[in-house]
Amino acid sequence: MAKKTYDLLFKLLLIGDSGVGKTCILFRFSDDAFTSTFISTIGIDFKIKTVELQGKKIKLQIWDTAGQERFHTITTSYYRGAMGIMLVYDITNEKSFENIVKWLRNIDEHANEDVEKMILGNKCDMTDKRVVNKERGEAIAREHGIRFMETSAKSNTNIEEAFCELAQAILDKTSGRESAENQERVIIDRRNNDKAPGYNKCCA
Ligand SMILES: Nc1nc2c(ncn2[C@@H]2O[C@H](COP(=O)(O)OP(=O)(O)OP(=O)(O)O)[C@@H](O)[C@H]2O)c(=O)[nH]1
Ligand SMILES: [Mg+2]
Repeated sequence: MAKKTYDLLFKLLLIGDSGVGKTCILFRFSDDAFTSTFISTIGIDFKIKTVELQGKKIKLQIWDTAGQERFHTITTSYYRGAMGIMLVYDITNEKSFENIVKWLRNIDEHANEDVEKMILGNKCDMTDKRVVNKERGEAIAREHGIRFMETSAKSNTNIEEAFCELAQAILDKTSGRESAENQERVIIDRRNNDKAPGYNKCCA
């Protein structure tokens, strides 16, 4: 019999203004590479990466949307299927931070109500060009009850951590649902898969 290559499939979506680094974040995560040439995404693209969390192989299908307004109709049509959304701004670009509220409204209008969200302040390697301090990022995330991290696709800071944290949140929720549906099975799962400290290092 053919071996199953994954246990769960999670669909994630990257959104945010054009130029904030969505494609670079995904490229760093999937291929561990970075390029400084800006090739703006046309419409939508995706990459696959499998990670391991709490002994489960999780296939992440990550959709990378174009930030440009002219692609709004096509990109918002992908919100509905997403289980997790990364909302990215650029710490060197005030406007991209102010637009977070606009992107959150898009999520409210087009995504599933129970979608897991995370805000990323990207390009944190560019210390001398920073205009949005970390506290402002933390504050807006707290205000909306959303997870937050500063990242750099260039210096590979918090990229894997961000995807693992989002995937872990979805996994926790999925396990919660199972518990409502099948108490017995979850008791067995817990016995075998107690969450280890530093579990997000399991990302491979
Ligand atoms: N210094 C630095 N530059 C970055 C980082 N991430 C992305 N960039 C640069 O920012 C520019 C835009 O990156 P992209 O990933 O293409 O931006 P995007 O958000 O996908 O843009 P759209 O596809 O138009 O929505 C490129 O020139 C990247 O090299 C980062 O972490 N640090
Ligand atoms: Mg892009």
